[in-house]
Amino acid sequence: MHAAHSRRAFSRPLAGLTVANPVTVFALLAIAALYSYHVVAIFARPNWGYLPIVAAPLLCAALVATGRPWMPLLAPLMALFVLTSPVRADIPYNLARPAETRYFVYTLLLFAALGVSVTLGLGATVRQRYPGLRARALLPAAVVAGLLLGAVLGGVLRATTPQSDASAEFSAVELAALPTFAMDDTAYTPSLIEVRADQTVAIRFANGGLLPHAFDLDGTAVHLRVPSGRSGVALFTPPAPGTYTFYCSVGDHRAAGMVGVLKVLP
Ligand SMILES: [Cu+2]
Repeated sequence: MHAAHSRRAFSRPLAGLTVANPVTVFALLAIAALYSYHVVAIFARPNWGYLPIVAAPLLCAALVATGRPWMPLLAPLMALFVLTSPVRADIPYNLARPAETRYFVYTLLLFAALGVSVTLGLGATVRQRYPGLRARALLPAAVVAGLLLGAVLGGVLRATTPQSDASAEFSAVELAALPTFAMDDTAYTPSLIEVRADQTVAIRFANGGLLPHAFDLDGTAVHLRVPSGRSGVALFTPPAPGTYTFYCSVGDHRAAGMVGVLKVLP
């Protein structure tokens, strides 16, 4: 009696290890691998800001792999964490540039992994509650639903994040000739832009920091987001003569002093 009880207690976590769990673990490992790739290939230098976003999916994968009840819910929570962290600022930028294949494919794979983490994590949790479900038969449907969800999430993020980069309207030579402002963690250099009211403004912003940054100018349609190590072009007609504040809308950068002044001369 006592032996049977301890055997049941011992095997209980493993009994919760359904066929959906290994796929959920795989999706979480894929998120960690993609962000590791991002750090190595894009930053090519240590970026500790990405440590939680690499470590968290690894930890979640380990916990889901234990097969303990409710642990698969960590997978959709992980996806939520990624989608609400400041690094999401890179996503619309990359999705808008299919020609930059490396970043574009990386972002597509990231959304595939995020979507599958959500549906499989939820699916594994339901399966743990209702062991009678035929998980093996439902697995392909859950994976396909995850890929679709990833596509929808990517589309929604792309559509709801304003991005007004005009780089595509300039040749490489023209881009190099544009006035270039530096974005760092967390300031613009220079932080004063002087323009004439009757002239269209084209400014290139080069992000040399480790964080994503933005150039936002209220009252205009200018909302430029620039990932670390990349650049973008703000192209706009100046507002009426006067003095305006521009700022970075990523995270708390504006409060941290990432602001500048736009002077529009008559
Ligand atoms: Cu910023």
